[in-house]
Amino acid sequence: MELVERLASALARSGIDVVTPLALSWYNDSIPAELGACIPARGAAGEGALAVLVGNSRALWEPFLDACATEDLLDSDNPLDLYLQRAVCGSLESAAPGLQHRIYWSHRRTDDLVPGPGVQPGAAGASEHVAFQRMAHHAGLAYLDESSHLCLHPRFGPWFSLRCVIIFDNIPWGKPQPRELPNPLPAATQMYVKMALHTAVHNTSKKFHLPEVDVEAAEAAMAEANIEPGLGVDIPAGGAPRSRSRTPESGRSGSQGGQQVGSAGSSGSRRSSMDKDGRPCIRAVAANWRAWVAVRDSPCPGHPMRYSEEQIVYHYTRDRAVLAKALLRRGCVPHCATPLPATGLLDPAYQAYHSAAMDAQKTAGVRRHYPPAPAGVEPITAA
Ligand code: B12
Repeated sequence: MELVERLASALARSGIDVVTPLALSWYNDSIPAELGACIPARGAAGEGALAVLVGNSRALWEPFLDACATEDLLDSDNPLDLYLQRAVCGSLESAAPGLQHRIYWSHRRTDDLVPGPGVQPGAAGASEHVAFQRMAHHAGLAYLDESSHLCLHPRFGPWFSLRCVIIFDNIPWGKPQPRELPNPLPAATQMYVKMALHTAVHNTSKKFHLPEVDVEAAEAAMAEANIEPGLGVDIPAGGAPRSRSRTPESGRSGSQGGQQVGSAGSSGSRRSSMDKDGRPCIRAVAANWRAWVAVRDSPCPGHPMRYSEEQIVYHYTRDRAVLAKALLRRGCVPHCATPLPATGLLDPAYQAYHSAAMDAQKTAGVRRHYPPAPAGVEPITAA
């Protein structure tokens, strides 16, 4: 079996079901120099090195919960990141033993990225994140939709995540680059998506401006086209939707030229909801997460590969109590040494579990061990 296939089948056992090979150059060539998000080539294969883009669909959820029931994941600040790290490293050990590799994680900042070839070092600021969505687009995995800022996968729609890329510096990838996928969204749907994004951004921070969306024009266009926003799914007789052929829309050019939505707002009372560039920060997104779920729903409401409600709530809030409740609902006791947050105590199963955990903690807390008093020190006795 080929390396990529071996890796894909090892990762699939952990619910990591999106694995796409590409040459490092496909990604680097797509990055506008001013983004400074190129990955430096470091080995014998140079820019032709094999890169494996790794992600997941909803398939991740149950294997992840299984691991939460048996491993110490709930004791970590971010159980999902720890799970992914273990799963990816374990899969590499079994599928690519001894092969030199580097891993870039989508959520982690790095100071390793560089401007494109031919650009003077220091001429452009370096990104702290690999531009994973562009990578997915140029690997032919998904279409990067500018109206939602989400990658749309032919099977999973927007309901998949990009987790890491593994670079095998000494292994060349000589296959031809696939064509970019066509835009699956009709113009009227794009308008609808922009409105959802506009609302989410507005809820998140009034100081963050998007180019104005003409709501009336959008509604008129949708009415004229007589369509619901959708992403190429049919409802067959049985009720479960399935893919249909899509209308190829305007193809997109190689890169987006570093285009970014919005501009920094002035400082003000809601400043903390924005990052240093004036864009909403992840904490602000988590605080307004329902509006951001609406953005993800907007390209294709009711998509068959939508995450379960449980998975959605966890991904958007990162609340570990959601995991404990999910486990209790499945009849498993969460494997956790530290008490979990008290959010969601309205759920009776969670309430019972939480008070038992707190009691256990209290009992454990009173059994303290003190070092023996040094010689010559009189013990204090009660009068
Ligand atoms: C930073 C970040 C954000 C920031 C973006 C604003 C900012 N401060 O730049 C905020 C906090 C707003 C955000 C929100 C969310 N994000 Co986010 N985010 C990232 C992250 C970690 C880095 C992006 C980046 O800097 N790329 C590097 C630059 C150089 O690349 P770029 O192509 O030029 O930039 C892209 C982004 O910066 C984005 N962007 C730029 N400005 C803005 C402004 C807004 C309002 C938004 C939404 C996006 C956005 O658009 C660019 C191209 O699409 C990526 C993971 C990654 N490494 O790619 C995930 C990632 C893009 N996010 C993702 C998701 C799912 C979300 C959320 C739904 C929340 C969540 N985690 O579940 C929300 C809502 C997104 C939506 N479109 O509906 C997914 C997208 C999956 C997909 N199918 O495309 C990614 C790939 C993470 C993952 N694990 O899969 N995110």
